[in-house]
Formats: sequence, C-alpha cells, structure tokens
Amino acid sequence: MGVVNVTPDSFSDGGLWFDPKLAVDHGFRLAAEGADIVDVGGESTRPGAKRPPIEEELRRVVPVIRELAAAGLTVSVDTMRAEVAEQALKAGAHLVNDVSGGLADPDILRVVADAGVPVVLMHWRGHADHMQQHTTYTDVVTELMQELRPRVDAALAAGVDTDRIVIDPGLGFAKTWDHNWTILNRLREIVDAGYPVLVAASRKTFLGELLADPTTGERRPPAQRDAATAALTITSALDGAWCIRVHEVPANIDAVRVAARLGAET
Ligand code: PMM
Repeated sequence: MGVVNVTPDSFSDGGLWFDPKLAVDHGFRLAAEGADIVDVGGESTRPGAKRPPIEEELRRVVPVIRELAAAGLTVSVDTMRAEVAEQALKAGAHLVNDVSGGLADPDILRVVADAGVPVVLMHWRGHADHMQQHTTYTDVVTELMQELRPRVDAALAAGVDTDRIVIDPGLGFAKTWDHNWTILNRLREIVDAGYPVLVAASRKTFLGELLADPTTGERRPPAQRDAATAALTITSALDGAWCIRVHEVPANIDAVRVAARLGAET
C-alpha cells in the first residue's frame, strides 16, 4: 500500500502532495512502481496535530480519489469520519482505512457495511492532540489485542463481513518507541488472531530515533528512513503481515519479494 497524504502537515512528507494535481500524479507513480493499493488521506495524525474541518478533509481527498479510481487504481481512503468514507466510496474508493478502528465516528462501520467494502481497524486510544498521554500498558501486545477485539465485534455487529476486516496494531499511536519494537518483535501473535494484518512502520519517528546521528544525537529525517522501513518490511512479511503501508514503494516491493523467497524455504 502506497501512501498519498493530501495534507500540509504529515510528519513523513508534510505538504509535498497537498496540491491535488501533485497528489494524483504521486498516486499514479506509486501504482506504477508496484503498489497494489493507494491510500489517500486528508488528515494528519502525527502527534499533536489539529483536525481539519470535515469540509476541508472532503475537499482534499474526494477529487484525488475520484481521479485515481477512475483510472483503475485500487484506492483506500484514510479517514476517521463516516461522511468522508461515504463520499470517498461514492468517488470510487475500494477500502476504508480507519486509524481509530471505528471509535472516532462509529457510523463509519455502517457506511463500510452498506458498501460491502473491506475496512482496516487500527488500534487507537484517542486523537493526535492527546494520544501520547495514553501510552501506559502492562503488556502492549496483549492489551492492544484486547482493545482491538471489541472494535472487530463492533464492525461485525454493524454488518461488516468477517472476511473484510483487517487489523493494525497502530505503530506510534498511543505507543512509545519501545512499544513499537515490542509489537514488531511479537507481530506473529497479532497475525495468529486470524485477521489479515496491516503494518505501517514507514518513516515513523522510532526509526528516526534508532538511526540518530551518533555524534550529534540528531534524529534521522523522515525521507532518510526508507532503508530501515524496508528492513521492517522483510521481517513483517515473514511474520505473516497481509499489507505493508509505505511512502516509498520500490525498495519495499523488493523487500516483499525477498521475504516471499525466504518464506518459501520454511
Ligand atoms: N499511520 C499513519 C497514517 N495512517 N493508517 C494505518 N492503517 N496505520 C498506520 O499506522 C497509519 C495509518 C501515520 O501517518 P503517515 O500517513 O504520514 O504515515
């Protein structure tokens, strides 16, 4: 899954694809490079981010989705709002990626059920302006799974088919950097729950911190975290992830192919 952030303020590529024409071109590029799904989002979820008004989110994503879907791409909409999901699906989106797992706007699950499309339910404990105040866990993997299960149940209760549900541990969302590493180390436990798993480690801050300059201590900038992202793509694919969400496709496609070949030996 390749990421198109139609936002002025995403941590990973803030503002680069804010112009709709550039966003569309970027979506085509990601698909040409091999992304099976292009994920279009209009709300930055970086820690501390303020939410855009709904009209602004619609204005950002709907035209981009319409154009990419009309050209035959498989498009997902990265939104927490039912109305945005509904308009995105009308514009041709095929999948809803809700980082709140249906918690921010529960009506989104009805929209997904009515449309008969797949949904990504991510583990989430609150909006970006306060999520890093909710990073207390005794056992992060056990607890995130305990908190995801009711989200899956809510989706099923809304009428979403069980085979259209994808789960996501939500790296960086109400997680410390250490939590992210623990989750990635124990990804198989999440895969073992039986739902397809999406992993989105791409360019996240815990990688910038790991790769900080040893002399200055300066964090590695987001655009220089792609090799580390690809390394995690290999481990995640080997652990059984269904989808890897990334900003930069070519190295990650190669990583998936390496993992597939290694996996074929076992
Ligand atoms: N992370 C971001 C945005 N959308 N969607 C899912 N399913 N999982 C994630 O971890 C996730 C997401 C963070 O921002 P980015 O678009 O700049 O990567």
